Amino acid sequence: MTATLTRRTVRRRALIAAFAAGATLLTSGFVTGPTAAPKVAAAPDIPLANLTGHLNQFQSIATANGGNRAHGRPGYRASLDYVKAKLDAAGYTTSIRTFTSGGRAGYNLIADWPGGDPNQVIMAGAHLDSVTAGAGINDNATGSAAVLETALAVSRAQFRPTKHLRFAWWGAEELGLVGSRNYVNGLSAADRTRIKGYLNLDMVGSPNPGYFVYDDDPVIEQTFKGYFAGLGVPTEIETEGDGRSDHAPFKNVGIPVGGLFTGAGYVKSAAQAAKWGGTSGVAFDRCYHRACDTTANVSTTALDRNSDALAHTLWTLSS
Ligand code: DTR
Ligand code: CA
Ligand code: ZN
Ligand code: ZN
Repeated sequence: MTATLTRRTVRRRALIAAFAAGATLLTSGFVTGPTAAPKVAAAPDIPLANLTGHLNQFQSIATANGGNRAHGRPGYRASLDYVKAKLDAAGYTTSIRTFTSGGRAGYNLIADWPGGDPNQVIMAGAHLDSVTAGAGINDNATGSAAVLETALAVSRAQFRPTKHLRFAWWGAEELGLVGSRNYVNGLSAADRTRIKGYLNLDMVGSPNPGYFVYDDDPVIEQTFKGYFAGLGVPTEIETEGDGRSDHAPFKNVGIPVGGLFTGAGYVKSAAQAAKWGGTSGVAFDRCYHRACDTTANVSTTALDRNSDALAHTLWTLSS
């Protein structure tokens, strides 16, 4: 029987694990200060009901717009308008950045939470577009919903971190990281230096989930891993395709990055099924890039855990 861990216990264990990783605080791209110990940060729970509500909205948008939310199609802009409306109502400063890809207009949505040190920016992002084959609920409405709900939790808590918080939803990731590349290429050298970390969520609710953490910046990696350690959930290094999502353009210009992933077309091994449950010999997401990537193609447990891990890591790194 799995003991139900209280959030206080999970948080305490996560911070102990992160503190135990303190040695990396001084040796990574993400430095909180020469002798700074990680400050205690208490992120709120990200409500699963809110997350599934966003997934249902994205599913409805796809259904009403030709069955997808792909770049250059009406379903993508409708998805962006949905996210933007929630953020505007929550007090964010939002901007839509337009670009062109494949002869069609594409859009990134950037949302800044007012306050914090503008010279120390922590970003979290997810691509909002789907492939043309389907609604793209695991890939990547799950990541989009996790980032959206974490931003809304910041507003509900009226969180006032030391660092400045910025959230992003990228267009045209499926065409080759086009939106995130466009954003990073548009940054001045000074603006790039101001971004102290970028957290990426792309596919975080796979139906046969693994729990993978990007092995890029060690402090970001350890902070994510500390949260899962607090849950008693083992993690692995993400290996299904380094550089295959929107963190890559940030990493390529030297910005510390990290992220979470629950797996795509690779097959879950017997050893992985033994530690995570699920089905060995079957892909983490059998509907990857297919029409069956609908709201029926999501592990809500994985989505909830990864969303809570994002909130914990954002609170910790920005405090
Ligand atoms: N390229 C992503 C799916 C994907 C494949 N490998 C990874 C590794 C880390 C994050 C995402 C991915 C997509 O199809 O959107
Ligand atoms: Ca939660
Ligand atoms: Zn994809
Ligand atoms: Zn994706």
